[in-house]
Amino acid sequence: MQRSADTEKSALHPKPAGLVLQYGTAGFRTNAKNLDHVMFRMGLLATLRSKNTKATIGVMVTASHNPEEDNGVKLIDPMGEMVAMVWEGYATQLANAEQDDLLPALKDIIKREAINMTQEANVFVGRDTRSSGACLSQAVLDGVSTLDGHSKDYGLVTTPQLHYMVCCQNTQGQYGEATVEGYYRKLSQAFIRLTKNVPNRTDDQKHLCVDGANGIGALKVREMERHLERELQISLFNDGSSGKLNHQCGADFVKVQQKAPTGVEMTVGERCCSFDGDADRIVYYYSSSAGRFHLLDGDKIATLISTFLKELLTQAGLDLKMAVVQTAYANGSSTQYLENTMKVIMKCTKTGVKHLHHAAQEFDIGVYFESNGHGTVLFSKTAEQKIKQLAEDSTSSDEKKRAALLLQNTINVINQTVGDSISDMLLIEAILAIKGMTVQQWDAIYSDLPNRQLKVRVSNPRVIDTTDAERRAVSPAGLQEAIDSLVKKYRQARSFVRPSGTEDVVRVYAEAETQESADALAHEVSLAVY
Ligand code: NG1
Ligand code: ZN
Repeated sequence: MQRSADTEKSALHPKPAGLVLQYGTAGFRTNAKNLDHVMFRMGLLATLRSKNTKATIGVMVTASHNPEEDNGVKLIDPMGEMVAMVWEGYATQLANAEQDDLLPALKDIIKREAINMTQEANVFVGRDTRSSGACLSQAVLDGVSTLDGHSKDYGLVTTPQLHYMVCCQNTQGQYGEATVEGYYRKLSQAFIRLTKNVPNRTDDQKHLCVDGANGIGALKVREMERHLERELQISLFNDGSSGKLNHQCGADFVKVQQKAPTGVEMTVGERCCSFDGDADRIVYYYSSSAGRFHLLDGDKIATLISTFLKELLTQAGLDLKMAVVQTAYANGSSTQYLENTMKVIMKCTKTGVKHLHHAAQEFDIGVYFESNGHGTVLFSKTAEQKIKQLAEDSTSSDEKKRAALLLQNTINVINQTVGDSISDMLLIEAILAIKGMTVQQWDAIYSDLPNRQLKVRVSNPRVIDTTDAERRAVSPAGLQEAIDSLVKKYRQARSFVRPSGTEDVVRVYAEAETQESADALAHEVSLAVY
């Protein structure tokens, strides 16, 4: 951006003076009215990142589970992962530079990263269904062309689909074909291979209710369905035809409210799931004959998947190190069950997908899920090779071969780049089919400890500093001691506080033997935060 014509382009996307935004855990996210300049500048930054990595970079325009009026943007690194931490800092710097300081801010990044500006750049862009999305993604594309980068606009895609495209492109097709059709083909073929030969699969087992949150996931699940050869029959609700995005529906609503979304016709015992607004999260649920609502969140999903994988590894006789990665929000019963009954290696990281993703990469197989339903499974190169070898080994027993083939198809149904509602849904449906398990049996693996999450508004949430994967507060002085003594009053209790990375609040979490105790503890801890 040296020439005056380029400076003029940036003037077409002016920054409202004084507006300060932060690239947080979820990228930039705020009211769509304030984002045009951010989008243009993220187009510039993605182009620099592409030159810097000599690879294709992704830019996703979405505000996930936020209301329709909001929007946001996230950058995707070459292997489909979240952008490197230092570039999050550059993003904040660039977004907040006043109009006259934009060029120096850009030059500063170029200098710090020693970027060769003659290097070609390639940027993939996608957006969710928000009405502001078309204009905002155009601003991203303008930013890319300003620095002479090439771009491909995928238009309406889910967040995980764009992550997938970036990874496919940068692995020269080894991960799959970088098209939406290619994505459907890879996942659906793997799903059909997993389920087709399952004996005695009833119609009930093949049927699933999906709440599309009135968003992009609804559009995409409809496109996907015709590839599934009726091995999965979906009743789609909240498909965007009449309801408002994320309004009283979607995974975040269901998880936080612990109740069924509006717009879904649930019959007793029927298996249902909800996506969020950009289709990177999923939660399952059903209602019992007594009318009680049962939620199967990210912790239950991680339990189902890791149990299934562990059984297959045993059958295959493969010595691969598997771990489950959670955050402090994981229900204590899930951690207990996995650690003590399943004897799985457990890790706890800070909140935010990138932390879980990195921790999961340390193992041959890393299953990671946030309680809110965002997660996936990562397989190391060694794990994939050992599984492939066994599947192709003509001397191995039938049982071993069967397990290896199931593992191979499991790998192919999973989107390893990031949590993916559609891919996770297919994996869960396949596991339930193979294990001949109902949603009730899955739910009964362990019972959740009653819990409560509260938000506390204080003048500066960041005065709270935490350690031990956010499970203990180190400041302000005396806070942790106060929490400890409150927790002691209740049985099976646990509580922690942390500043949110996406809202200007302190989050309080408490769990205990009864709902009354969990509620009381959360309330008492929130008073200690003031
Ligand atoms: P914060 O606001 O930092 O708690 C929330 C979710 C995260 C993650 C991010 C990004 C909870 C308690 N926190 O983070 O799990 O999904 O948003 O969207 O659900
Ligand atoms: Zn999301």
